[in-house]
Amino acid sequence: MKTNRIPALFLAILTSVIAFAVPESEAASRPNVILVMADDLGIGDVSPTNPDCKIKTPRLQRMADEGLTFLDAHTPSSVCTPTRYGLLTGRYNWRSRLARGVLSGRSEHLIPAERPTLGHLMRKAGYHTSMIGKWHLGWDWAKPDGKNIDFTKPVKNGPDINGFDRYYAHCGSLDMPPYVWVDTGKVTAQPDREEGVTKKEDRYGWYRKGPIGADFHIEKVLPHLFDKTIETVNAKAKAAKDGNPFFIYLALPAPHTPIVPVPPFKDASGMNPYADFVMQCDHHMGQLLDAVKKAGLDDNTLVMFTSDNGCSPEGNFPLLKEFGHDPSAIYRGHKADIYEGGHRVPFIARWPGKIKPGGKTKALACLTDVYSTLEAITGQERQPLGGEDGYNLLPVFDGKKSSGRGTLISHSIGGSFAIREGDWKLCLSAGSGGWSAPRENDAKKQGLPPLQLFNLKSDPGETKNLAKAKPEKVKALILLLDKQVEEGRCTFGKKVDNDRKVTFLPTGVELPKQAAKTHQGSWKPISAIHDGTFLPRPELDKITLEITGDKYLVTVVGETKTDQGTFTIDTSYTPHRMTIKGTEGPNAGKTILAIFEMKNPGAFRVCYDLTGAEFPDSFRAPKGSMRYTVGYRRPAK
Ligand SMILES: [Ca+2]
Repeated sequence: MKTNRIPALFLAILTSVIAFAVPESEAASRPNVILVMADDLGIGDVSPTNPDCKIKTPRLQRMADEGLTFLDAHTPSSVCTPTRYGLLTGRYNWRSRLARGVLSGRSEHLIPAERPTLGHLMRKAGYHTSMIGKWHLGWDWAKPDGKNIDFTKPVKNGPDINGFDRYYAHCGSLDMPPYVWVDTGKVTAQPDREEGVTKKEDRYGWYRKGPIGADFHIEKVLPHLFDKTIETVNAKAKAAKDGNPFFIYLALPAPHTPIVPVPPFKDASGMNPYADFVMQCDHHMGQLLDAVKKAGLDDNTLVMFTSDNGCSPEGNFPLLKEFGHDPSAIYRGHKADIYEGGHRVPFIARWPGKIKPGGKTKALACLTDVYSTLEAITGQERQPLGGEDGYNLLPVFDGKKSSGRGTLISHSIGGSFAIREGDWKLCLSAGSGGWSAPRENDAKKQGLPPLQLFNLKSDPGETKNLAKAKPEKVKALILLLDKQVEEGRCTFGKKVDNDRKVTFLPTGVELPKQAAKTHQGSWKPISAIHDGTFLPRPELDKITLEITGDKYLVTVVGETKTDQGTFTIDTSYTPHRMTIKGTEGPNAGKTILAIFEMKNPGAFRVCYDLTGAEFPDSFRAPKGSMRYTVGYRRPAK
């Protein structure tokens, strides 16, 4: 091996090409996708995510038995509007202009037409796209006098500008007027009355007074929306079988207020109307799954079920507790909070042709990941905008332990932040940041510290604040949060501007000084980030490293024998790191190259470690910044 060629080989510009083979079946199957999001349904309210659940949810249990249940899935926000923003754009909501709170039923549209959404993504992949139910992201009513809505005029900038071919929706929450159906820009029936119920009149069934359409009946809304969805499935079934799949985003207004269960669910739980209403949601989900099966689409339809935030106090926690039921299960807090009860939610995925039945996963997931998952399922390349905070969940669907997501940023109704890395969670709030005790102002009055650090593994109920005991951990998490805020993304890729100046530090807390950059062990970065597309794939189980001439050729999938030996990945798919070990030749058993921070489609960093590796005497480690290019192989059409 002692030839003159060798030093030049290593000192020359290093070019690595990573090729990913996407199995044809995956990209070609193009499943229909139905995404159902409940409203204010807690992680403790359904049996798949709470063994102590006292509400009967047999259909969701069956869905879980036939699919995959996520136990550590989160909404990006603990309230409606911002979570919907995050779900549809794959981008954390607080990067948008909405810093806190939610929109009303009269608000203007939040998502600009140029911001890619799930609707655009799926339409680009040839899907028919429908949005049905509670929009709650604002749209532009005609207000000729700047105040009063003219319902005879078209609605502008609704879900249609956000990629949906068709929508059938109401604008805000179902307790926010006006109560009219809008079918792709057109009000279906003019309001013929004013309607509303006060909280005093009905603790569960209240809704704010306002105009209501002649065809709009509050207690019929939930079944009506499932009927509309089933109608759409049936209408699109033939086209779907002919290779023109559909995407339906069904956003339920339940079990949020007005909590209006109808017979036979009314009084069925033996607890309260909230529990009854959850049972009704469960029943309708069963009807929808039955309809998909009846339409002959079962194997090739991915159905996802989740919630937009934790259970609301409207569900009546004290009363449910008397029955041994906790809508937040073992977790602290509820809707609106930065605590787990605010944003850890049920997330179930069922896809008989792809997902093995009965699985449960502890993989960390955020609803912003749906974007990247559907991007991968439809075989699309990552674009400069869209899915900045999303990880592809396909590896988890396939049984892998992680999607690569190692961090999570959460956001409360009051605009408080939390950042999670592994089991550690730092809440940048003195209290709940939301509605549970202590509320932020009360916490400050009580003199509680402005930061709360919890270890969710040893303390899932967030009872022991370790911030004082672990200052280094606090510092590291604040810096991590700062980095992800400033980069405009939590995934690798080009920096993207946030839509506003994002501030996350509580009053009196300063940004710690950035520590000098260190590399683990003797790992050294070879190169900066690249701009190409990189799709981590669950079936990625081998890398070969080929050194030819002045190039490193790294080929993923398959083995290539070279004069330096064959190298394969020695780990399965650890979140941020893969290492390459020699399996033959002089470097057998030695780790010589690692791909770090392979966080997501977008980019990654290649590092090398030559400690212990055998190379010719004349060899010197490469210095300075080196260039490599990355690409992936498209499946043959
Ligand atoms: Ca909600």
